Parts: sequence; C-alpha cells; structure tokens
Amino acid sequence: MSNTEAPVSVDLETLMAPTAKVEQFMAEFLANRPFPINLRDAIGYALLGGGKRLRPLLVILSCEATGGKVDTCLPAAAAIEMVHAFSLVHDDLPAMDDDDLRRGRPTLHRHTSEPMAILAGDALLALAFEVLACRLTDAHVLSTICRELSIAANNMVAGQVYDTLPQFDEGLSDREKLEVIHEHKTGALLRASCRMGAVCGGADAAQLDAITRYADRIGLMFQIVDDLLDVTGCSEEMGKATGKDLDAGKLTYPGVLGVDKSRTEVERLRGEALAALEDFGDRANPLRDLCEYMAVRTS
Ligand code: GRG
Repeated sequence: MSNTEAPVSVDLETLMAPTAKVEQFMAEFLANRPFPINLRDAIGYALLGGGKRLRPLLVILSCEATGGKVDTCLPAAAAIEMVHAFSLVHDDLPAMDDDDLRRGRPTLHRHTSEPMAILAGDALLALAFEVLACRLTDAHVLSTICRELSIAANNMVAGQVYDTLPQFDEGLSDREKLEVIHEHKTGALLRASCRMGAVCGGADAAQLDAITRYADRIGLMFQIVDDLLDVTGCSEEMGKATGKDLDAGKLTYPGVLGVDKSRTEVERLRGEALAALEDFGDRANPLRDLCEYMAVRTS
C-alpha cells in the first residue's frame, strides 16, 4: 500500500490482544512482591486500572517486528508501563497538575492519600527496574534496556520541568517550545518502548534506527492527535471543530499550527512512520496497523 492511500480499518481488539499477557505478568509480579497490603493496593490501583496500554503494545510489536517472541519482552513491556503509571500518579499530585480524575475515576491521591500516592509512585519507578533485573537473563539486553528506560525517565522529568516551570524558552518559537516539551515529556517513553522491544527482538543497528524513526513519527502523531481531539472531539473531523476553547495559555498543535495544518502534519508523520518500516516485511504489519489506528483514533 502507498503511504498516501486512505487508512485501512484496523481490528483494534486483535491488535491489542498481546497486552493481556503484560497485564497478567504485571499482576503476578506485584502479587509476589512483599509490600504492605495498602501499598500493594495503591500500586495495583495505578498500574492495573485500565489505560490504553500503548507503550507495552509498542514494546511487543517492535519485538515481533524484529523477529523476537512476546515472552522475551514481557519484563520490558511491564517496566515501561510501570514508569508510565508512576509518571501519571506524580503528574496528578496537588504539587503538579492537582487532578481529581484519571482514566475516568479518582486519581490515586484522591482514592487513597497524598503520601500514599507519592510512595506508590516511588515504588513503581523502582519496581520497573526490579522487574528488569529479576526477569531479564541476558546481561547485554538488561544493561541496554536499563539505559534506554533511565534516559527516557529522566527526559520525562526534564519535559515536566520545561512544561510546568518554563524558563527555558527564550528565543524559541511556540512551535519549537512545543517540540521540546513533547520530545521530552511524551516522545521519550514512546521511543524507549519501541527501542526496548527491538532490543529484546535482537534488532541490528539498522533495524534499531528504523524502529526509532517509526517511534519518533508515531510519538509526535500521538501528541498532535491528542491535541486535536481536545479541540474537535474527533481526529477524523478536524475540519469541523466543535468550538470548544483551547485551555487558555496551553501550547497545543492546533493552537500553534491551526487545525488544518495539524491534520496535514498527522498525515505526513503517518507516511514517514510507514516508510520507516519499509524493510521489515510482514512481521511489521501490526506496527503498520497501529500507526494507521493512531492517525484516526477518536479517543
Ligand atoms: C518518569 C521519572 C519520571 C518522572 C515523571 C510527572 C513527570 C515526571 C512527568 C509527566 C509525564 C506525563 C504525565 C506525560 C504525559 C504523557 C501522556 C501523553 C499521558 C497519557 O498517555 P496515554 O493516553 O494514557 O497513553 P493511558 O491512560 O491510556 O495509559
């Protein structure tokens, strides 16, 4: 299929199916960890309580695209979701965004208490590296993956600083500021997801480069579509904005580029992401399907 053809319809349920294994793996790992019961409940609430599981899915599909089996990348998939869950818990805290709801229910600090949410978040970050250290047997894979994950986590911290304590932006255009924030806050973990999966799959340097190009394109696409959904309520109907006002002062792609140019950007990134997978053959079809889905998702 050419990169400009209309996207195929994607069977999301089939695409997401492998994440059930990650769910089970995380639940078992947590159940066997000797935590105080209230801490374990708090971690379980944050980690096992829904979410799209996009990052574990990227780990698995990148592993499979490079010739690996799902079971070899489950620790990496679990670790990335733990870091993601941690970042959401801390992002929601009163000292940060002070949010009441996450994934359609009370945030962890509202469900339990602020100290418990801080501690559960801390434990999730440590748990991510514990699961890697305990469950990955190949020393080279383990050290490479720890490096990928720790770099991504620190980029997220930097992204949060850029976003919420913005003294970095002198001389940057709004678009440049958006890019710096996105690359650190959201893009870094999506990139790490794909790279960690590819490392588990035994990728060579050229494959790792190609997977990284794919990751960076779909990462930015994910952000732009998210921003578009905030404005229009539906990424496919971006010409028909609902008129909902943008969060005053918040930099977004539709706010900076306009809705139509943002949509054009999504199409460009979709094409480039698919082009990055050109040499992968059929094993990368699920990654291609995920890209198509991400370009048109409505939630
Ligand atoms: C990770 C060490 C470390 C620190 C975190 C709080 C903080 C520092 C960073 C904030 C990171 C953050 C909350 C980024 C937003 C990322 C994002 C797009 C979240 C929503 O992702 P989805 O839509 O969520 O995949 P679900 O609920 O589906 O998992």
